Amino acid sequence: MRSVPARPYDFMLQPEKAALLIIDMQRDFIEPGGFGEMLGNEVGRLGRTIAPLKSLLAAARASGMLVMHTREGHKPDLSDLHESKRIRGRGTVTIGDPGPMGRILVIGEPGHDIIADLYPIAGEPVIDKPGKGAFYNTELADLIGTHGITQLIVCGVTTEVCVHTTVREANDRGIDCLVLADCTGSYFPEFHDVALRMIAAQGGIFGWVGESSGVIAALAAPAEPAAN
Ligand code: C5J
Repeated sequence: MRSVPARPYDFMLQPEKAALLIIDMQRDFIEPGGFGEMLGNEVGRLGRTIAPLKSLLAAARASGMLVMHTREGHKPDLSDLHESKRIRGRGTVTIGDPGPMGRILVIGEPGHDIIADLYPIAGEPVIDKPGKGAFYNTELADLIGTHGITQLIVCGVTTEVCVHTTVREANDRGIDCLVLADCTGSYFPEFHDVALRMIAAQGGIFGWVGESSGVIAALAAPAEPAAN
């Protein structure tokens, strides 16, 4: 048990029961010249998460913690894409169409892949998710059960969409989530701030909010005895 400074109160990290879950750090969302930028978003607002995430990922790997990555996307035949999601944006381009880095949000296309700085290594599960939440229509619940995970350190993009949906799904499954402010990001800074406030409000209604430095320090610190 190691305490991590967090809102609304310190998070008691149990590294052997915790996993790092990195949500959708995909080229099309993050990189200049990708689909996110093509839609007019300021992708630099997500890029600030990369450096702290790199340090956190290195610390998690060094500690032996389970690391899992997700990617939002669909099968090439789009059989897992609801029509409502496909047409929702009423844009000139949508999921499955050619984009700047291949077919948009299609598995196997360059833009769908995870950025090089955070690329998964052998043994780290990569969960392809067709929805916003990482539990919907994926193997995540099974993985968590198999590994005996009861805590998730949640990072990635975007704070108010896929990160928030996943945290809510995890919360309803009895899993404690620590969301890291410096390792999550949104194209809309005000949404990021409010999304994090929503998580920690009302005594931590969806979980805790901390910083990567707190987790890195806790992973390096000796374990504290559990309170009786
Ligand atoms: C994610 C999105 N990953 N904003 N997707 O949040 O559509």
